[in-house]
Amino acid sequence: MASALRLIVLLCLVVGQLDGFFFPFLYRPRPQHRPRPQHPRSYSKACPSGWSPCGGRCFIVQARKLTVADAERNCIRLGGNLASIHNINDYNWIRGMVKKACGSDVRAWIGLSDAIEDGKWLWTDGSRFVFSRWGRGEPNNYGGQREDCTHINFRGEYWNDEPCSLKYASVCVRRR
Ligand SMILES: [Ca+2]
Ligand SMILES: [Ca+2]
Repeated sequence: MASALRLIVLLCLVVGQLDGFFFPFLYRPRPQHRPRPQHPRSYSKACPSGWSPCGGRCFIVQARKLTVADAERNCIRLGGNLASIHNINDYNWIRGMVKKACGSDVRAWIGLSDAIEDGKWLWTDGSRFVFSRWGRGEPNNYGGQREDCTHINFRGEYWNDEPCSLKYASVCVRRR
């Protein structure tokens, strides 16, 4: 009787081992369904102090007048780039910020440049170029000079290409 019991116990152990070995898929627990977060992580974080949120990104105006290279380096130091503008909402928001920070609609650099190849405009933050507000006849490399950088608030609300060595206020952008 005792030996029969021992045999049964032994059989159970062997079968248990075989099950795990030969049929691992049968016993694999199904992956649990996890609901996706409602917003991407980048949307859930607030902008750092001093930055203003707009369209999932953060903007800040730098009233100090700088060349484009110095303005870009300043934005990078702050954790961003010179601002890219993707739609009219971004632009209106930025113009409002410039007016508030500088007291009027002063010219301000944004991160749009054709320095690499003339006429091929690229945002320095790597985003796609899908929106612009060039003034009439702009961009024009005025007087045959290299105008490879872009400022806003030209003749009111428009954009203009100008030499990157001029000094203007600037707008930075960063992710939240
Ligand atoms: Ca140019
Ligand atoms: Ca121009």
